[in-house]
Amino acid sequence: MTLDLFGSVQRKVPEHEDLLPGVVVLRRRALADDAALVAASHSVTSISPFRHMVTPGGFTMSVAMSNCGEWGWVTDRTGYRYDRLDPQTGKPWPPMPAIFETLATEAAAEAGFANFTPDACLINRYEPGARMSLHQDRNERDFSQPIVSVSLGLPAVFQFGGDQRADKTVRVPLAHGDVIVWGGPARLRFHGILPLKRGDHPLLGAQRINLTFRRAG
Ligand code: MD3
Ligand code: FE
Repeated sequence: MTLDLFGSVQRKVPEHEDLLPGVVVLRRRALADDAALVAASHSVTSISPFRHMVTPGGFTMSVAMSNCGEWGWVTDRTGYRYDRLDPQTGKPWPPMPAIFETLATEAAAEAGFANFTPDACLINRYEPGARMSLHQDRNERDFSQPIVSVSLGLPAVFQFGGDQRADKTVRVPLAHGDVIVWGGPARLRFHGILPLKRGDHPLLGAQRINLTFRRAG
């Protein structure tokens, strides 16, 4: 804390915050690169387009998804898994753009995870009304590796629960440019996204894009 010329208290806006055990929020960390990240995301989805996948229970997801990197997360009637091939194109997922990998590795290092090398990036697209119900991410091989998420476009409300689905949840607002590193005790917590509110973002219009970086294989 410092006193300025007029004697008023100035608190530093935290740019690195331990929100909850294992959760490091790097607010607006991706802002300077936002247009380049959106352009790179477009280059991926021009090859492997966004699609609404079906859950093992037979529900079509409201979130549209694509992937890049060595592994892509997919779901269909047979289950959830990582696959090297895009089932829609029959080809490997597009390579991870350098600007994605650099951001994910740097953010993980800033949160205390040295040498994070993601081999999978799931790209989620939310339009107004789209949501992701409470779930755990457990298709990855090594839960000691963190997950890095990057929010772009319209704001969303993230729900963060406990180790059991019924545990109480806290709500965390996620804004354009926010980067969050989820590791350690947070890694297997239940989480989800509340239905996206409508809006018009200068860069992305009526959408939210979330990049989720993982070490899958
Ligand atoms: C906390 N995506 O793709 S990102 C997902 O905004 C997913 O699209 C949400 O949950 C989204 O699986 C949330 C933040 C996130 C991602 C993975 C986590 C938080 C996490 C894994 C464990 C704990
Ligand atoms: Fe998740």
